[in-house]
Amino acid sequence: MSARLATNDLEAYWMPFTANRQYKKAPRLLVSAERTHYTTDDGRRVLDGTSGLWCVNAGHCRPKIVEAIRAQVGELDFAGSFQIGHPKAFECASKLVNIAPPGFDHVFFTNSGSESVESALKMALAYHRAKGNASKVRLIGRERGYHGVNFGGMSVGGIANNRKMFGTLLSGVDHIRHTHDLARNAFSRGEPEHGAEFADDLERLVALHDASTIAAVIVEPVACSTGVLTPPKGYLKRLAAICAKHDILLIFDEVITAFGRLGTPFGADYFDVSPDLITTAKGLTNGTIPMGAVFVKKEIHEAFTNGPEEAIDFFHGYTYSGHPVACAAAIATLETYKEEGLLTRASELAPYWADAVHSLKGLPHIIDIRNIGLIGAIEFEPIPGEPSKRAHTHFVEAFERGLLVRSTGDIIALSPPLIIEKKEIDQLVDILSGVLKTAA
Ligand code: PXG
Repeated sequence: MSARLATNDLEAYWMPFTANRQYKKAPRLLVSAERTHYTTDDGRRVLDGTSGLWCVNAGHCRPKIVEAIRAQVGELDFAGSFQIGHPKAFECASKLVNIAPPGFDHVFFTNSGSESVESALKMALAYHRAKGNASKVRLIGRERGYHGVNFGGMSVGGIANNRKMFGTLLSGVDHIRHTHDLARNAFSRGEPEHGAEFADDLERLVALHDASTIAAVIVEPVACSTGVLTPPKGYLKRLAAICAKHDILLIFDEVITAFGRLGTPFGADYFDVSPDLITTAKGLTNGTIPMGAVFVKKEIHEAFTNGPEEAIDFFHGYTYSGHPVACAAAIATLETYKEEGLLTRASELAPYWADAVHSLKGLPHIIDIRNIGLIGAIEFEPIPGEPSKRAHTHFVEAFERGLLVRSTGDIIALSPPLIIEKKEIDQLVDILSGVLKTAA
């Protein structure tokens, strides 16, 4: 049993993306977890409506994964990956390639989603240069996109609060418009009907900068961090066609959508679109050990292997790229996904899930509900002059009542573990509706 900590014990830890002073006055502490539930320091069970932070896809503390990590750290705790290797990294990469969309036959390891994004952006630049197109240097993101917090990802990202404090960011970056269109698409189930034409905004940037200067476009198939913006029907296909026409690489940032979240192994499978690079992390190890991976198509990889055999292909990598413990965790995670059919389970649950989240329609201040795969979002009318407050208040109240949700702006996002049962979905919606009904 853990005792409640005194407030002043919390001071040293500067928590990320947190209102630290507010949090430390009334801390929420999680001390253990199993399958779909956390346990708090005061012994309450909390239903995990967010898979941790969109990462614990197979549920918490799954024995096979825990055991693999324990065994690996006792056998080979660390081995580098620069000009040396260890078997699990090769095994892990091969297994990942086997579940990847067609054409992705190489994997580059990182330690987070942010690092996967930096790696993919650098690959895109280096690819064009290796192909003799050294003028293709611009990177295009999308408004409201989230691609992590490092300089490349922050620059192509499109969330003002994540950018405005940090200077001029990378040069040569531009953004296409976001796809959120409540006037036409509020309360859509799955992909909204209207807005495929938003992809044509890329043509505007091509007209402005010229395709000869543009290396890559990076988008999340579903923009989750910003509040779950589902892509309009046909939008991603249209974006891919414009990229192909102009020899612009398309990077899908699948840090959230990979590993079954939409009911297919990858978002690229779900939308039947074939990007050039895919960034992943989170569900790769079921959130247990930090790890990311960039999936690379054969044609891209080949551009790096034209030099002399003794030349290093790509001057990039991290001390912990392909860390043995992370690889062991990822292999065991993939086995768990396979044994339990989790990479496609969300497709079976999706209709039930859609009915459940849309049943909240009509509760106070809700201006939109949206869903896709095993993701849901509820958007609220902001309190005038106090943006974000409404959703944050709901998040705190839901936690008190035994449900963990995520709030971002005036939106509540939901993404439960892929092992969730229907009765737990009912429970999730019951708790949430209780919270929303009592809302001022
Ligand atoms: N790309 C995407 C699409 C992401 O969602 C990252 C990159 C960065 O990953 P790392 O591992 O560096 O954090 C992410 C991360 C939220 C939330 O509540 C989302 C993320 C992280 C933390 C919270 O929406 N996404």
